[in-house]
Amino acid sequence: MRTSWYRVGVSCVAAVMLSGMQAWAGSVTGTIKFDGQPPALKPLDTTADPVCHSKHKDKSLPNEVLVLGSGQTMANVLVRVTKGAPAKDHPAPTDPVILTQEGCRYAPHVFVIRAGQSLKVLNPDGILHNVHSLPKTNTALNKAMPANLTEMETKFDKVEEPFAFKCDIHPWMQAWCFVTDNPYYSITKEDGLFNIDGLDAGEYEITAWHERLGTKTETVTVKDGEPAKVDFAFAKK
Ligand SMILES: [Cu+2]
Repeated sequence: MRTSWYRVGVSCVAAVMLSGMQAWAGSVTGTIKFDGQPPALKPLDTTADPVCHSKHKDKSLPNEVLVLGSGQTMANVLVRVTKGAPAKDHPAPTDPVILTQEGCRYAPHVFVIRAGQSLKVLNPDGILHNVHSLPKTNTALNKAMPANLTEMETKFDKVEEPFAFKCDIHPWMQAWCFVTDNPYYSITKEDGLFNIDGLDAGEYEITAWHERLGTKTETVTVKDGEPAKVDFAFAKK
């Protein structure tokens, strides 16, 4: 009788510890901002393709090389753990990442895919695109998508720093792809906020990357039960 109570007691303590450990899982959060006077970016000239040109409001496609929110917060910044990531296996999700070509524009503009995960490229435009990725480590994709080919799938097997996608038919089209083997990343929207969670207590190197403005790196310490905070500011080079 005494033994079984002891066992129950130990189990309860273990359960409380386990649930507590999950609650303690740490995170890194922050905001990305642009410092200084932002450049005046002209809309992209899409007149070379009347179908695409007609699809945009006011027949104008914004240049997405720098996308700011109110207070000059920055979208399309990739923030990730570059040192200290937990050494665990993270199987790639079975769902594909979707890259859409609509109105001769890639969406999303910056995306992350896990090594080995499927990338589904869509062509709702119903016109000819040529999907051309420019990796250094992975095998490049360079494939025409004629009007009647509405989707195709590919993948990248190796972890690689961000590389561009372009279309050889419409030179203004560009997207950026980062291939990773873990979930410790975040891509900002116009509010500039990022959040990387699932981290144990410890020290991490965090790197923010922007396609034109380069990278910024900070070291942060994640403590049990409280998110670490780090903000980044980019300026014109
Ligand atoms: Cu195209």
